[in-house]
Amino acid sequence: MSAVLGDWSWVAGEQALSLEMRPGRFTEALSGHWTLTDFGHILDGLSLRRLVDALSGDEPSVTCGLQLADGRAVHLAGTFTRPGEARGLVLEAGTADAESRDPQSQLRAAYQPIYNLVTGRIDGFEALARWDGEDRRDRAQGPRTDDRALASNMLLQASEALARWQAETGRPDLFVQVNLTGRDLDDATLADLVAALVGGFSLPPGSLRLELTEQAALRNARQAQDMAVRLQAAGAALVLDDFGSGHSSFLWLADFPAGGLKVDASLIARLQTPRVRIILESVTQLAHRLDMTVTAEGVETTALLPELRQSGFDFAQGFALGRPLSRDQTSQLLQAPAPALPG
Ligand code: G
Ligand code: MN
Repeated sequence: MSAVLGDWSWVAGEQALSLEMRPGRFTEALSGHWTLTDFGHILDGLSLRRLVDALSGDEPSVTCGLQLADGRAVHLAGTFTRPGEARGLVLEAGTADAESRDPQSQLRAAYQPIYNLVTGRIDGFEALARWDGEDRRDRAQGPRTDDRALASNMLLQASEALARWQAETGRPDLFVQVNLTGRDLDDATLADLVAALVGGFSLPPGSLRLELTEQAALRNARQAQDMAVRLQAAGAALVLDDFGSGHSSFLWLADFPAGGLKVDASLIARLQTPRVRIILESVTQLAHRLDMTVTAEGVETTALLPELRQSGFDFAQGFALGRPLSRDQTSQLLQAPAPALPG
């Protein structure tokens, strides 16, 4: 999973690019303090052009695939922490490199808005995996999907997008939620990647959130719990996904140190039946007593919004409120004057 090869920083005033590489294949070639001209000597020509563009500072985030003169490739991803100063991660090429031939390069994260039901504002997004504009769930899972690379790719894209939106809007409270599978939790390097992304993109702790289903965590409960603690230490927050469907045992709530709960769409669709209403009112109370926020998933009609508020929900997400959008469309949505919650 972990594609982190090292860290980089850039100071425009001094034209200084510093790379601190972890021990590995690229350590010798890349480590050190470089002028752009010197660094250009170890790159192919087009890569230097791309790097200069990426560091020119028009964009708050930096993401750039670099081909070395010896044929190898890496990816720089990061963000401007102030005008003229940027830092970030050196990653394995292909993790998010649109120009690479990696099948993952077809993968584009789409971001579905999550509305705060009290303020009516968008506070965050769920990152959803799309291939060529399709929703992953709409297509059969074929050999094209490498789940191991999927989570790190989604985490990278979502972190980069979040850093950009936070910078563009001046709202460090914006968050993004990325789905993890049970297999992702088996991967010991996941926490390392999360720490590197939170640090590399200067994300406020807890603004990168990981959605987990109980089913995923149940594969190996003990290990999943250890991983959850490590992910939180790495600066991520955890959200329990699809709550209310499947087993959803109270042990899951008791044992998992999550900051949020997402109530499954199948229950939300039945909010207007009295028994479901009582159940959901109790779930939000329970969650709040456990210091968790509660999100209603799959909200397909704005007619539900008043009742969601009355039932204690904090957030709502669904087609009635917003379809998944690209990173740039999301930037526009956030910059549009006061995108108001319908209903
Ligand atoms: O389980 P999870 O929360 O990760 O599910 C997210 C999925 O739900 C995505 O595939 C997304 O496209 C889909 N989705 C989002 N909003 C709605 C909605 O209002 N209705 C339906 N049916 N699906 C939705
Ligand atoms: Mn989810």
